[in-house]
Amino acid sequence: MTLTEYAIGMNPKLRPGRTTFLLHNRGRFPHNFTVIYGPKRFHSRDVPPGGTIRLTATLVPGAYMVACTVLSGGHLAQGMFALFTIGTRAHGGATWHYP
Ligand SMILES: [Cu+2]
Repeated sequence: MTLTEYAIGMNPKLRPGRTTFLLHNRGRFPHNFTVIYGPKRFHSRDVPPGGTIRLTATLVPGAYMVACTVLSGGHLAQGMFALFTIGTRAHGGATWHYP
């Protein structure tokens, strides 16, 4: 996936299981990749311009928000966030299913 000013380019539908995010910074400033899932959160180190960092996590079905959180949210305030989901939620219920 790509990090630029000020967007995160990624597939909005992912599969469950052990996942490695390959983070390419194609911008001019450092960016990071912070993932929020329910009350949980994990993140990459800052990726320098032109750099690539891997971030591995085990993902389960549900909805996730990702954001760049550098500069105390300065990039987030510019709209640098994205959403992705794993599976679907039937009729607004609490349970997510995959596929
Ligand atoms: Cu950023």
